[in-house]
Amino acid sequence: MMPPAEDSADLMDLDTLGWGDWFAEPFRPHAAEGLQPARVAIPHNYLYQLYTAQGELMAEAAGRLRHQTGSADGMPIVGDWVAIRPSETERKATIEAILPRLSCFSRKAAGEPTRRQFVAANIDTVFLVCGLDDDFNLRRIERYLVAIKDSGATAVIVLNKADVCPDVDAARSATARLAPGTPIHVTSCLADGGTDPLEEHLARGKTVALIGSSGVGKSTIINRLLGTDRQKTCAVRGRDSRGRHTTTQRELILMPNGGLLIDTPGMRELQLWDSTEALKEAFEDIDALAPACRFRNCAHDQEPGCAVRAAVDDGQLAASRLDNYRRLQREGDLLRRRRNELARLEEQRRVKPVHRAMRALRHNRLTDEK
Ligand SMILES: Nc1nc2c(ncn2[C@@H]2O[C@H](COP(=O)(O)OP(=O)(O)OP(=O)(O)O)[C@@H](O)[C@H]2O)c(=O)[nH]1
Ligand SMILES: [Mg+2]
Ligand SMILES: [Zn+2]
Repeated sequence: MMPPAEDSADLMDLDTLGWGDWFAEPFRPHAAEGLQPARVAIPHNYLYQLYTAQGELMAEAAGRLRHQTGSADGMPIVGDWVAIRPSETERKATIEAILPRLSCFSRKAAGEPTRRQFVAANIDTVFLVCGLDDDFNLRRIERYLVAIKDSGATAVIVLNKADVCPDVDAARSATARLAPGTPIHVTSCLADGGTDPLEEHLARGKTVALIGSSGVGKSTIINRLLGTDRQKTCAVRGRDSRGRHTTTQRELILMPNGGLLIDTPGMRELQLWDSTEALKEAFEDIDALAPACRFRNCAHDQEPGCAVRAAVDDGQLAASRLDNYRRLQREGDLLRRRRNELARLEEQRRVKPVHRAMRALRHNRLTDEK
């Protein structure tokens, strides 16, 4: 048995950490082997800081796990539930397996068309944080919403820095047009009670990930919700309100009164991974119009009888929204083509040695017969 945590105030129960029925079933075989469940709080390069029912613990990934996956993408990420084998003698453990993820926010790795990067797992809600300063960008919000739909988590839009925005109502209604049905909160970390509206989404055992560009105030919001200056923050550039990439690691934070928050480093640019279905959901308005187009595979471009373009002409649909939809769709098509091409090359590489061996075999047989 693992030695107890030094501080008994460290004790955490699994439900508070976000455990639930979804994980219990796949964990059963691991339990039979004497493993224990734990949640990844901070993934470092080879070491993982974990939350367990016995408190915090450092762990290494089992070599087998590393070999099985062959790449960093198969390794535990923040928010993962893992099966650990605690050391008999020390307060450390080995991660033997990753449990299936209930939800996962991912994106295409920057500059690598065929690599999916997993950002955070088992999140109930994503706070998509945007700054109401010079960095405010509706097209970026649309893009994030597609990725959040794809993750399986629920989106909540947080328009932060209300104190520097001359027309909050205009920003709010422009945002609402992009995201019918998505809750939108306007917050300010400088005002008294300025982040109170977010508290309705926090609950014991529920995980909220804060995602958005650098400098929008993700870490500041976390500090406000915690009531302490736990997370490091830094002023944005004066010129364009861009952030300075202050947060450098993903981290799951357990709030004193229950509830879990994930701080993430600001993303330079969010590139979508697999977006076909998520794109439809995020652009419900366009998807609802499409069946009225004359052609079933209408790209809403130059095709005659296009109901979506007609809606733009009528002023029912913003032209910029259709533009962004088509841009994201093209991006997805391109990515899919590149992935298929890579898969084809991979298949060739795999098959070639077999062909060579068969040719050699045939050759030998011919020479044998002589
Ligand atoms: N005026 C104003 N400034 C804010 C507000 N919230 C955060 N800030 C400031 O914005 C700057 C960036 O905040 P951070 O919390 O570091 O931003 P972040 O999103 O965590 O950035 P990264 O860690 O780089 O991704 C800091 O100087 C904060 O004080 C707000 O509501 N109003
Ligand atoms: Mg930060
Ligand atoms: Zn059309």
